[in-house]
Amino acid sequence: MERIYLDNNATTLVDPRVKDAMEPFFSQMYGNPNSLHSFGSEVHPYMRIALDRLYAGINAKDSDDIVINSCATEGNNTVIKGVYYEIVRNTKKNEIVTTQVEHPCVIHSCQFLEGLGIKVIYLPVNNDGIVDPDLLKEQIDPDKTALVSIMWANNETGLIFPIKELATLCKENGVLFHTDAVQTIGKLKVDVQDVPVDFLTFSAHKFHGPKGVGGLFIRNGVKVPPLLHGGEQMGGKRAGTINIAGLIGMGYAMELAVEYLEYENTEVRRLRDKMEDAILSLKDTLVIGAREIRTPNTILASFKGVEGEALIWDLNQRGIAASTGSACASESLEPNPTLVAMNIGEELAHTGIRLSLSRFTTEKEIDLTLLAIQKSVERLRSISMSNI
Ligand code: 7TS
Repeated sequence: MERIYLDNNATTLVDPRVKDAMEPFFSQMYGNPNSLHSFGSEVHPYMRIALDRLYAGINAKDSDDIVINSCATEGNNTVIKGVYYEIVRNTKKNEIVTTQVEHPCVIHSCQFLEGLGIKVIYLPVNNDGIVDPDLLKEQIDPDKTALVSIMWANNETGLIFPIKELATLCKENGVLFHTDAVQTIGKLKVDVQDVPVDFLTFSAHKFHGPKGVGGLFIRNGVKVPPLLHGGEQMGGKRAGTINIAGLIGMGYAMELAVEYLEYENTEVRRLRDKMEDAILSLKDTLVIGAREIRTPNTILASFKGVEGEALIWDLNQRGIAASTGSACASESLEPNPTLVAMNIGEELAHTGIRLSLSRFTTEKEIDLTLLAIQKSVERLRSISMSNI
């Protein structure tokens, strides 16, 4: 059976060009860049090219840092725990402001700090599913807030938060601002000269790069201690032998992500909108969030009376991969926390399924998926009716 992959917010296909670019760093140029011999030194120019591509991709300055690490989870942990050691322990600031809809790596890091006595404010989202800057304004206190951490776009709904406004508000109040931009690279323009963030995290596997490698942007002058102590890699900012092949792949993937930004916002968006229109034309369906303020590849749809888990299972039997939300939380049968935070009601929170496209998604795949959704929904609704 031909399979169709519509779970690109969980992870993406490695672009074959990226895979090819990585290959020599496994089989030929496998030296440790910290070694003094030629096996080590020969990789330096390639590392430089990859780093330059990352800096260009988010428009960072040479004086800023992009720390290469293992994933966005590591980057987010580094910022949140690092701020605790750098600011909370050395100043009177002992509060963090974040949102109820962050990825678990942010929420759980904040909960860990709560256990150490720090106060964390979890902002709700409004009825549109986004964070209201006025609410942030009410909650930040220049004397107490050590950090504000708000994602750029939500992984489950695709809703884009007003990051420039939120970051500017923090800057005006002298408060550090971090954004998790994992779902943004390759979907929206990310320009750290335009948006005054202090920290920004990204992860290669969300934009057709490999798994196990990510980046943390730290603006020039902002201090944060490393999460991992050890060797002097990354100028002492992240110890551990660097994943060279991963870095090479991530650099190239970033360059391609920027190149395909236009395609993502025209062709991928067109396919997404086509699918969304067709879903909405079915009886008793709903899509969460206005499409204009969503990343161009994401739909979180609800089919009344159809359990999200059951629909995912039925679609999987038909070769279609979708998700009920974050794969990181999918082992629990609790209602989707993002949907609960959006206050849309228990039933909707249980019926959401996420369909996320990529630049590799084809029109034929969308057409086949629509047929499958129709059949699955009909079947599941008929079963639930016969149980009444
Ligand atoms: N932040 C966001 C916004 C994410 O969507 C994810 C992964 C992460 C952080 C973690 O990234 P990693 O590099 O550490 O893996 N999100 C999802 C998802 O939505 N479904 O599966 C994984």
